[in-house]
Amino acid sequence: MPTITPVLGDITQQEVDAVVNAANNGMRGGGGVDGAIHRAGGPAVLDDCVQRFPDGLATGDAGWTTAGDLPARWVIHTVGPSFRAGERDRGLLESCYRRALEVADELGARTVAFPLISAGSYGWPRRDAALTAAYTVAGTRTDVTDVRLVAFDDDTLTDLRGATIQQTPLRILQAVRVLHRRGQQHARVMASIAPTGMHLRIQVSAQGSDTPTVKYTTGSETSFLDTEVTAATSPAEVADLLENAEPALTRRVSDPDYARWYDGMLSTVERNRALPVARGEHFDSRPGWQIGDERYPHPPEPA
Ligand code: AR6
Repeated sequence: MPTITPVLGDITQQEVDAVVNAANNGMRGGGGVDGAIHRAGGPAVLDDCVQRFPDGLATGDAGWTTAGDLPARWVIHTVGPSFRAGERDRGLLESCYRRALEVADELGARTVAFPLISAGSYGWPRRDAALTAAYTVAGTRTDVTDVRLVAFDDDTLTDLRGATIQQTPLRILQAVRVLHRRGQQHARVMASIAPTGMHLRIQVSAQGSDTPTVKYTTGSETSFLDTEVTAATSPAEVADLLENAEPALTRRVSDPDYARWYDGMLSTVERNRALPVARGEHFDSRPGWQIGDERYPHPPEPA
């Protein structure tokens, strides 16, 4: 899985193997990123578009051309859904990132820069576009090692950073699912908002043992157990870290009800692109954990 780095800049100036273009179905240029890429890349980009895409390109799909005069070697074109025109299926936006990475793999590109697809003329809400970018790239198997998410303004950069930082707690939550699959189903998670209201705390503990819990807070960003945990770290690696930090977690204990609950909870996190909160200062009294806009039932009591 690639490292994800949000940067402020112009997509046309990125020194990477491939830059991604936020194109349209016609594939003959346009405004925004598309206009900038055709201007800076020169006529070779359009010539190649005409040759390779005589019938244009479907929404959610991707394909490549030369990068002409750009520092990059290839342009990977993709067509995001137009939120403004009523195309609101997030699956199509996810598909743009996945397909673009697939094309990068076919080309052998290792470093790829993406703009925030659909978040300009196509009107996709910026924060959701940023979360979709980070979660989808982080969840895609690829040989690309470095993904740059290029923001053209400060607000976009803030959203991209926020979305990228979430990949650390997400990997920790996914590591607990790995422990459960290894048969260590007494590994339990608590997620709460810190009293300042600023940060989410995640605690992992071995149910039924009085050893201390392993703690993480989003305030420590990508640092967990003295290790850098990012989108590029696999859940299994984080599971190993947890086992080393807390030997009680290595015991094999069966608790299928909790494991099932946890699996559903984590799927909801992944689907909603939102970290779970079990309790916090200003929490309303409805039962369950808040995950984005959804309330997920409380975990079953220990057996
Ligand atoms: N470098 C990096 N990001 C940029 C740049 C740049 N040079 N220029 C704009 N952005 P958009 P879309 C940001 O409109 O929403 C075109 O006409 C911009 O601020 O380029 O997918 C195509 O032909 C925004 O955050 O793409 C299509 O018709 C993001 O890049 C349509 O627009 C995407 O904005 C595609 O719309």
